[in-house]
Amino acid sequence: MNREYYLSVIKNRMGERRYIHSVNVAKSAVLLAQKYNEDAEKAELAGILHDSCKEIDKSEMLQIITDGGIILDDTEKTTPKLWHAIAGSVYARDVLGIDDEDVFNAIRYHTTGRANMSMLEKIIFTADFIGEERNYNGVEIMREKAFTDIEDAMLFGLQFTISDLAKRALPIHPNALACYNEITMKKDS
Ligand code: DGI
Ligand code: FE
Ligand code: FE
Repeated sequence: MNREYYLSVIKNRMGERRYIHSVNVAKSAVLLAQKYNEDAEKAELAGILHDSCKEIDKSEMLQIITDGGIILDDTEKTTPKLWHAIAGSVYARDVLGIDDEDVFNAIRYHTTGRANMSMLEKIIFTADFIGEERNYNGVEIMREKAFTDIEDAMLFGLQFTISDLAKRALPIHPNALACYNEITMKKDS
């Protein structure tokens, strides 16, 4: 993987804070890949690129999504916060020419999660919550869970995101609920 090249690509597309976040997510993704026997290079690449479209104009995000042949569902249409993940996956595939469906999906579903995620998808979803610069209440618990039981870490993250969205009366994407339900129904209680 041409790390320096992809780092320079994202550096030109975002501010310093977001760049540091991306580098940290990539670092966490490598560590998680080592822990869970996933391809560390793919994890690093997906981590570097996961927010590549976070700071471009909304109209540009929509253009990339349309060019990629992706049709937004109703929740996505009304929730611009979800666009950067979809645009980022198309950007990696169609602009950077990264021909890897798992990397595509890891970027695409990093914000909401979904049911039946691959290990790489789980790693990027989780790495997003535990980068060095993150300092929300509970980040230490999240970091510990990430390296002991990745699904438990995802559940912890989803509980936080879903309750926060519900409190603010924002739409919850069906993929986030499907991810949450899948994990809760697997747990014995
Ligand atoms: O891009 P990051 O800031 O690193 O993190 P992210 O890709 O997880 O984006 C987080 C934002 O997306 C946060 O403001 C909450 C929002 N979000 C995540 N899932 C949903 C959502 N917003 C809505 N309305 N519905 C969701 O299901
Ligand atoms: Fe993101
Ligand atoms: Fe992120």
